[in-house]
Amino acid sequence: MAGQGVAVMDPAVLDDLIKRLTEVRSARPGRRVQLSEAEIKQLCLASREVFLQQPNLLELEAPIKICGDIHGQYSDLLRLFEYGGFPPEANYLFLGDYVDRGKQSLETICLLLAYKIKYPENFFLLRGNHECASINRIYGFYDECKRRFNVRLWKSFTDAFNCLPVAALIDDKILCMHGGLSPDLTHLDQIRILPRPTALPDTGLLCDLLWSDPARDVKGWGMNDRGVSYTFGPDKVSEFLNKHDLDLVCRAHQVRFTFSWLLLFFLREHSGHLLWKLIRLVFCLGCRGWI
Ligand SMILES: [Mn+2]
Repeated sequence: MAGQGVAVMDPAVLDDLIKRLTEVRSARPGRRVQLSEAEIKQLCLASREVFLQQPNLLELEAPIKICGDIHGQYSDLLRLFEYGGFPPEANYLFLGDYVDRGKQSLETICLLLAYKIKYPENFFLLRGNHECASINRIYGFYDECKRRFNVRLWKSFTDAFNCLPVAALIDDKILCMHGGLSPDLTHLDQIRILPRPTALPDTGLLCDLLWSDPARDVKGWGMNDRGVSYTFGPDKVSEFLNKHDLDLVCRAHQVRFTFSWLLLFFLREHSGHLLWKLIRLVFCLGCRGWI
């Protein structure tokens, strides 16, 4: 089905793949779904095209469900869809960190890429700091690819990850990214013009968007214990929100409560009232520093 250099997936192949990946939802957690190398390669190529056709700063509309780190916990991803509705029943924005740490990075990323290809306007994936070859080489994804397939396949994923968008703006009011703010970020157009495909640099705007962390007790910009990027204080968040006329910065990247993978907001309506409820909920859950 590929033509004119554009990777297009056969819809029947894609549907079959989604069917096989989701039918284990009633099975014992941890049940593997072994796709073929050719199928996974197609997912990587076709999703790459979709990512590049859409902007690096996605402009989205509520209602949309926003989800945080999955980290290879495939049964949790299926549970999340069971709770929120399997696409296209609901719109989704995932904030990155799909692979590493958990045992089923392959099933996780394959289902997410498959949904992205199937529902490109209703299902969105941002890049996390683990969608980076030098990180997922170390934290589990490389080993899983090598054990279940080969290193070549891991490289195909790297090519797709290098094309993922890095931020999303919902209803012009909520800015979403994996990590957080950057001292280099003075205008949102700077995100729009970041080049792709790209590996993740060690410093600068792209690095900060994927790596930085809020810190409640910091004023201005601080050192980050991760040894990468910065921390930013509540003053920087307020300053940024005021300057860009935004209501909220929504990010993932840190484990804050028992269901570490889950950061699920129901943005059924977008109103100031709802936002305040949301903010209160965030604080109740102990997710300090999110705003
Ligand atoms: Mn992260």
